[in-house]
Amino acid sequence: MKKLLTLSFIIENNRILLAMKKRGFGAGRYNGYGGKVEEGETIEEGAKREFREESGLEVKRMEKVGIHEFEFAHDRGNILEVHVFHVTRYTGEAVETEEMKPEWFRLDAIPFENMWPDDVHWFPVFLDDKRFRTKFLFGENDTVLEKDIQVVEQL
Ligand code: 6OG
Repeated sequence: MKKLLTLSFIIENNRILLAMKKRGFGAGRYNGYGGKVEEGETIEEGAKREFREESGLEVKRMEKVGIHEFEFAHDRGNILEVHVFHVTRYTGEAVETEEMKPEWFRLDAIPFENMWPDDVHWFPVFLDDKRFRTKFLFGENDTVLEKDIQVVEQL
């Protein structure tokens, strides 16, 4: 079974917008904005909706840069398919919401120790402006048991 999710990032002036997730899956970690794609919406629509709901920003232009497949050893067969977007145009300013507290980080000071353990592995490819497909298998305490990161021409 596959679950479709989105994950979107703004990068500008050598900074990236991350947000501390205050509740739910991944609480206590910095991440981009995103969530589950709902029935009846496209992946892009879902990505924009989540961005709006969680940050208050309105996405005007975004580009898909990668697709992850995340699987957990205690739940084999249930794949989280996470579509990653780079937001290149938006309006508004990020505000704190019930779910997320926004914070800008310099690209040379990304807080990987407070992020999902996969991020440190694929961010270099992402920040290098490459397209990617990855698969990660997580074990206890979300440690990375297996990883496969492919740079691709097209998604
Ligand atoms: P909700 O379930 O709260 O959306 N997400 C992950 N992000 C990273 N970097 N690593 C993971 O490793 C992730 N698993 C899920 C997708 C969850 C949000 O968290 C992302 C969504 O943006 C397992 O609606």
